Amino acid sequence: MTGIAAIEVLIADVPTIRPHVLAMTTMHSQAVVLVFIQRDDGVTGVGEATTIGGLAYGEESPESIKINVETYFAPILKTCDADDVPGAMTQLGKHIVGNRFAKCAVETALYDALGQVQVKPVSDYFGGARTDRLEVAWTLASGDTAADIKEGERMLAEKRHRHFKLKIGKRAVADDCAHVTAIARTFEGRASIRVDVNQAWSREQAREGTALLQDAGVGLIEQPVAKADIETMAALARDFDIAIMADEALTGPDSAQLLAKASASDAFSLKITQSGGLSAALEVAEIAMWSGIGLYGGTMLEGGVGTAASAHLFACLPEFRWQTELFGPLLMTEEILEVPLTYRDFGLVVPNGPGLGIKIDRDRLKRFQRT
Ligand code: MUC
Ligand code: MG
Repeated sequence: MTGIAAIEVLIADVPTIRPHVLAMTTMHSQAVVLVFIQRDDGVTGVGEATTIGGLAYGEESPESIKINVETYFAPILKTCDADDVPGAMTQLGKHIVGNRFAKCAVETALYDALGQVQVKPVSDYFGGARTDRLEVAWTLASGDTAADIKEGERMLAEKRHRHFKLKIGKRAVADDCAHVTAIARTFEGRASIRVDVNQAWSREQAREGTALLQDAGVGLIEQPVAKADIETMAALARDFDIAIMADEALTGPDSAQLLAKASASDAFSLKITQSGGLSAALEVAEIAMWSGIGLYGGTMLEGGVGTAASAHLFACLPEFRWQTELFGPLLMTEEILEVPLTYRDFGLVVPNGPGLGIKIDRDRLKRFQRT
């Protein structure tokens, strides 16, 4: 039995390299939420609970995560055995409803610490890494067609990304689809194109938009309608060839079962935060695989910690039919890791050192940390 000595939660506001325009918010910086857990043996693990646009994406904000971990998680964790991570997560689950992002950060931190003690990469706790590289898509979301094309050309030339996700849903359906069609034509045969509507379309708009995007050669539409509108998701998946992907609708294993039973999506955007942690995300992935649903390795635009944690889990899975989008650190102007994650040949190199295999640069973090 190894007790837990201290739990610290930090929020760091890191600027983005350009405004990131989504249907529900425009990001100029990312509020990176880090949870540090120090064990009685002095080893500290870190996990990340970053979300998008305050409360624009989900029910947990950076501030609520910090206060909930400090107020409600910490006293329970201090009664737990840090060597028994599933046991600690079961204890938290008994007393804390929801709070999936916070639970993800805590579970990640516990495995990071355990991996350092046992000299094992976090992937070893999830079946072991099957690959050392994950293909990574980039999101074109400047809000301007010409700027997006220029950015995409640069990504291809630098061999950084060859799959582009376009953020739409803010403008009229016809305008958005004209924007996507122009970009799809420019990159035809050189990069794949998919879109994320972030729930912005009504049922009628979704039918109109899906038909236009299918004609434009787009491969996949992410969360076209409200997350609760499973009926429309199922109808789109049934009536069109283009793949329909669940993102906001996918909030862990229970919702994964519902979506699978309703045949409401062809693909899942698998996110460790949205799922409620690494183990819960593995369950979601298993449901997808049993149901013939394709996987996409999603992100909440986390920094290096959440991105490394996702990579450890994703590397254990046999296939990502739609690749991953683990590019969060590349959207930020500043690095908070001592050694940045390595991106090359259109992918991310999966870290393989003990724990998450990364180290936080505390001095650099201090420059962005809220006081
Ligand atoms: C989302 O909705 O998928 C992921 C990539 C990106 O650009 O935004 C996020 C959130
Ligand atoms: Mg999405």
